[in-house]
Amino acid sequence: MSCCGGDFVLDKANAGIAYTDEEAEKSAIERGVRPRPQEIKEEIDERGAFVRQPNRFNTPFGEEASQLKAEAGKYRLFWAKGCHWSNRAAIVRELLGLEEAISINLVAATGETNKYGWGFPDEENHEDPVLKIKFLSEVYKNADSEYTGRCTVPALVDITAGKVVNNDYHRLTNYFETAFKPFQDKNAPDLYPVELRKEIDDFNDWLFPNINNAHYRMAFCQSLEAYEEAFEDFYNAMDKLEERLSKNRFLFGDYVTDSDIRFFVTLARWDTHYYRNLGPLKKRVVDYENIWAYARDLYEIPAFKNNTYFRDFAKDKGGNKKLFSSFNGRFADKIDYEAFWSTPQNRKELSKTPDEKFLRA
Ligand SMILES: N[C@@H](CCC(=O)N[C@@H](CS)C(=O)NCC(=O)O)C(=O)O
Repeated sequence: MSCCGGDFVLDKANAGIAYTDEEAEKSAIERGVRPRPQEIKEEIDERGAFVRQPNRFNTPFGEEASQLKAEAGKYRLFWAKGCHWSNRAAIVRELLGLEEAISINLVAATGETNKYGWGFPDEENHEDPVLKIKFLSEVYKNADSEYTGRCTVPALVDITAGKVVNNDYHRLTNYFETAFKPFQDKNAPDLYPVELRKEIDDFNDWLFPNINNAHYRMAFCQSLEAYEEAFEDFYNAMDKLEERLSKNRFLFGDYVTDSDIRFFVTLARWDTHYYRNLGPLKKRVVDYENIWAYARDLYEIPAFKNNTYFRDFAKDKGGNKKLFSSFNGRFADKIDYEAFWSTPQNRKELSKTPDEKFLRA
């Protein structure tokens, strides 16, 4: 899946159920599904820089009539293992205990070449068991028959209507943290405390271009000038974050907040997967003493661990077949990511509440 900057094409040897291009094509024709648009080209500006497509479905959740209403059992979240924009939502849903309220499924590439975009290759009949769709684009089309953009995750879908209602990864976790509060676990952490919201929002707005999207700015740009700009932005930001985390256990002190989830999902993919598209790196994540220990501190939390699939990020299409193949192609299967990310660290020492990582409402 090019959008994740990697080779997210179905690996038949590893997938539970084989899904051929012919099968995908047949289903796509039956359902009137169009091929996945290669819009990446249109997301390159005149300077060769990558400019991400805007989110089409960004109606907020709230109390007003024009807004979406939070309800238990009404929505289904689709996400992809490699995609950190959607990984955020999967982690926050579990942290908040929203598993009963918001159902979930993973999407993956369809067929061998993924001509038709995200689908359900590992499901029986290649079909989502709740919505009975074979391609994510079906629920985008139901929501807007004129939509011509990429059909992306995260996608929050109204189950009864069969329509995407929100794919705004900037705000989705915040809706889970606020509008879905009545459906959270009684003891759920407060990841977005009222008194910190403005600061968290400002921080997240800075994190987006400098860290989260910096990878895509480097990986997708078509000029060296744009590449170098993104490279500088990323490493300058990493230096600032390394300093910040020398004094704070988490980004906002003693407790995990929404910002930590956003930083974690990029860190989890950097040395494992993203580095492959980026050219020579200045530093790996493991070279930042504080950031690396911080990432492992977060990884100890089950909601982070349960939704992080290192081996899937690292998977290299066809890599094992050749003698001269990429590092991941030769070694990813031999690296014990789980053990590596579970190496002990002593971030506790920075906290006034060493045994409690969350602020509970
Ligand atoms: N919605 C955003 C971000 C989410 C996003 O890019 N998701 C990627 C995976 S990381 C995706 O679902 N891509 C599907 C595709 O390109 O067909 C966008 O459209 O740029």
